[in-house]
Amino acid sequence: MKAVVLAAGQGTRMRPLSESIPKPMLPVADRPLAAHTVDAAIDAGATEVVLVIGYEAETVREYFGPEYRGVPISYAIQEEQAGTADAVNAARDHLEGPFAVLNGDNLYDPAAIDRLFDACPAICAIEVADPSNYGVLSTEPGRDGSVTGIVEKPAEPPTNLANAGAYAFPAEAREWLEVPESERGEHEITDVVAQVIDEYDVTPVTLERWLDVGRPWELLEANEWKLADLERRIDGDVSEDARLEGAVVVEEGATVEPGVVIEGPALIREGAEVGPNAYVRGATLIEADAEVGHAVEIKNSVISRGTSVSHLSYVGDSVLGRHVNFGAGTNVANLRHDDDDIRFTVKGERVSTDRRKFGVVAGDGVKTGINTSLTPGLKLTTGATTMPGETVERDR
Ligand code: TTP
Repeated sequence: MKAVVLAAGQGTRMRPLSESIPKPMLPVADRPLAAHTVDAAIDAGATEVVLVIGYEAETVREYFGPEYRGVPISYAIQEEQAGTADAVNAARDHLEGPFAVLNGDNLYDPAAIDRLFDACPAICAIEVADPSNYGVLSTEPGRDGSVTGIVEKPAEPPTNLANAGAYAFPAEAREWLEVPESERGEHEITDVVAQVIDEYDVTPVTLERWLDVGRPWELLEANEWKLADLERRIDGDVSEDARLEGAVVVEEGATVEPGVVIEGPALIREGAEVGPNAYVRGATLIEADAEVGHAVEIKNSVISRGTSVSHLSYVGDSVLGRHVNFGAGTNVANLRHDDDDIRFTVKGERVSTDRRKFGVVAGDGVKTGINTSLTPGLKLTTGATTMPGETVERDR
């Protein structure tokens, strides 16, 4: 079966991280977010993957190329992000036979994609405690009843099965991709699903685990998930005076200097330098060519390519973009005194992250002056700077 992977979105809720890198290409453990989806499709037996690209399309194309893991990759351009059905419709000329559609910004448990392909026509669902914020499936009575409909954000959810954005469609669905605009002004795939449900028995395939990566803290959660799957491997240059505990991966070309303690899961990528005397813990990703220097503690964070946190700093539960430079003594607060959940601004609105601990999100090229203090849930936009000794309490 061919798999269509949607990767054309602008990722507006992921800003500033998605300003230079399209969201599907943001790092999750050892590969971009969308590569986890493409891998799941290939592991499930996809014969070809059609990537729908648009925003920052070349970055996606460069990574996957014409063939990836021995499977042909083709590309469909979606000129304008007019909705998920419109995105699949952009791939229409590539389709024949039954086909799967997966979101390039969702993490699925890979075994479930296998089951999805086998059960075609089928739709992935996840059991959630409060379904009222999701598209919710209604099903025929009985444990394995087929899907009878999807309702968006219902006040009275018919089941607790949330739509997990992964579908296996019969060949005929290719003719049903042109759906009218929804109330949101988008051409939505759920309207295609509605037609499939009318004509076919659609099996719900329940996922054990699923994550929709839309906002910066969900990128942290994605890394928490996928870093935990890593197996210990030390290929880099590690000092005898460093202590590496648990699932730590140090790639070839990375350096870990004396006095460093790393508690896994952690991934130190090629060309990164850690230490001397640094402490890395939690699920932490230190990307290629990043530098974590003397007396720096990094906890549960993503430190992107080429970023330096060189002296006397604490960074917890944070995402630092590319080529960020934290001046000596820059410290991140990741916990409120009142223990309340940390809030973060998404598209101009303050929303709860549902996390007690969350630090900062710094866009590419942010530079902080020495002894900068950064408060929880802070967003520093691409290229923002701070003065020496500043306490930053408002996004900039
Ligand atoms: P969304 O998460 O709804 O959109 P987005 O990724 O652009 O993010 P944001 O809302 O923060 O701006 O999209 C779900 C998936 O579908 C995602 O993988 C992107 C993809 N998509 C397209 O490929 N084309 C589209 O027109 C839309 C709306 C989404």
